[in-house]
Amino acid sequence: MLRPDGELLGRFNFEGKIKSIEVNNSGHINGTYLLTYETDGGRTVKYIFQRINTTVFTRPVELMENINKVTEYIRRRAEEEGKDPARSTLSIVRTKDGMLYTVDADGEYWRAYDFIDGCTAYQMVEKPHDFYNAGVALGIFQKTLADYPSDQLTETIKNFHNTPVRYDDFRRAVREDLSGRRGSVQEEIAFFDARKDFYGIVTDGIADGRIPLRVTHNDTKLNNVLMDSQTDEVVCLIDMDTVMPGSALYDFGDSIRFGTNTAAEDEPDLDKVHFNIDLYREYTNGYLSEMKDKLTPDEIRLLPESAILMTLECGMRFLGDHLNGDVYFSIHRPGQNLDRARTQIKLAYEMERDIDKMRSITKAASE
Ligand code: ADP
Ligand code: GN1
Ligand code: MG
Repeated sequence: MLRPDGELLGRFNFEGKIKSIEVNNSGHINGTYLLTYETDGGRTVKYIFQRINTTVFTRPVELMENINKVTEYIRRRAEEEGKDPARSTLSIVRTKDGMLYTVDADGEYWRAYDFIDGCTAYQMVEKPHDFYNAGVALGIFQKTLADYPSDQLTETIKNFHNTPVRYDDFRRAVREDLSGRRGSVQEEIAFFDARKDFYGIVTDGIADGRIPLRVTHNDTKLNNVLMDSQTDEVVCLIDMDTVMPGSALYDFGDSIRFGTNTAAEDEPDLDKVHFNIDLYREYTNGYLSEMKDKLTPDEIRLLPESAILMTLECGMRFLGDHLNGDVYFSIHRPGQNLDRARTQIKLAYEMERDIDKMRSITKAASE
């Protein structure tokens, strides 16, 4: 991974002198570093420093403008409500010439945030009630942004959660088979093909006006939620790269996809991977405690299906990337994208099995 050098760091408004640079490998897309600085007075100040993956985010300038607008808006609302603005959302650290990012000699885009201290971004749910709180956090996020004019945001990745388009991309990956791996994943390919009539459930609703476009996060997995390490209270959602107009169902479904898994997203031993319906209940209760009066009946009805949809979509993206030769999601070992795809298949399968229970839970939570 490219390492930031002193000249690059020197372009930003950081306080004090650099003490250490640590790599954070938890995300699949950007390069993330934790910077520790020390001021003349001996105070430690930490920052998150990131190289924006411009293969994925081809419009980094608009992306940073989106993040700036949305975080400023959330911070203002937090101030009005007497909440701590520094913990209400990400705070961009600008460059010394007032920019939201800088471009290095190789054309790489870099940006910085204040590090929100004393928090954990969990890779898995440890205590069920934390997942309830994560649901509340998404509800508050969507509610706060409900009045934000979504036409002020650029759709930085077109069709990000357009599942039929994702399926077309997946079929292209199968056809092209750039990695020569197709023969070994026939069963997995068949799993996604068998469900192709399902993929339009949200996009069809958006097209005919039943499902509204809202300002959504679009990448709500649990490790994009900061929790206070002492109190377990949710602090805020981070990783705002994909904040765009979208459906509330994308955010809900993606949270369920990641958080209800009893194992890691890339667990190779599928016997450990299960859909935990009790965690579905926790999240749904938390989310709907904030959003039940805001969502339309169609949105509420589709919440269980959205979990299956987002799981299938992510699964086919992982399998497509495995077939393309691992060009999109970072991998740290061979076969990791295939393992990721298989966990999603197992989860989707178990969600389908449990769909009636998910519907009853959702109905009860919405009354
Ligand atoms: P990616 O897009 O690659 O997932 P993220 O923006 O989610 O990158 O950052 C990766 C990890 O870095 C997060 O899961 C979290 O642990 C940590 N992190 C990112 N931003 C902050 C922040 N402002 N304060 C504290 N931790 C952060
Ligand atoms: C990526 O950036 P990160 O790791 O938070 C991906 C999401 C996937 C997720 C799967 C921009 O998220 O869409 O759901 O991996 N982000 C992008 O873990 O493609
Ligand atoms: Mg992330």
